[in-house]
Amino acid sequence: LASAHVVYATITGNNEDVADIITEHLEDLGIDVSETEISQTDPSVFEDVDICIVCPYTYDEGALPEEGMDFYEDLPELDLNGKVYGVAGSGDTFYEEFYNLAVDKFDAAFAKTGATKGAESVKINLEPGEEDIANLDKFVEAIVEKSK
Ligand code: FMN
Repeated sequence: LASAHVVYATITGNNEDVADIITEHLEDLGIDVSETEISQTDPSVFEDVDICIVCPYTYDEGALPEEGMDFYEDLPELDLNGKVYGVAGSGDTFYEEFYNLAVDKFDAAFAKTGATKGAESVKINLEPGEEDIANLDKFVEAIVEKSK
């Protein structure tokens, strides 16, 4: 049985919703999955699973979640060779060139771990709608396929 861990950062709940959608779809596909909030999580949890996913919000013109800085700084130090990763996040298109930049920053941090990128990152504007849910489901399916 393949396993996954999903980590989210949230202030107003949108990225917890994104993480919940991903977690549910992983469960539907028969993956053994756990989900935690970033400030309560050490990135070494990813060493014990096959699939590693982060769902961050972006703040203050492209900034990472403040409560996730320790996690973000420790992540690229890990050796996640042989594992598959994905990043999906909710931001706000109002911030234009800073839109969902935390998603790109986590993608770059994961790339340093040696893990394989399982799907293109998903960027969501505010609450996930129907189209976003469909995109997240495809994202999850691509990641699971890559992990086989
Ligand atoms: N979204 C972005 O995409 N880029 C930003 O630079 C950005 N800066 C923000 C700054 C402030 C002060 C606030 C309140 C929001 C900002 N946002 C930005 C929007 C949030 O990322 C967006 O509302 C997101 O859905 C919040 O996720 P959460 O509900 O999980 O907390």
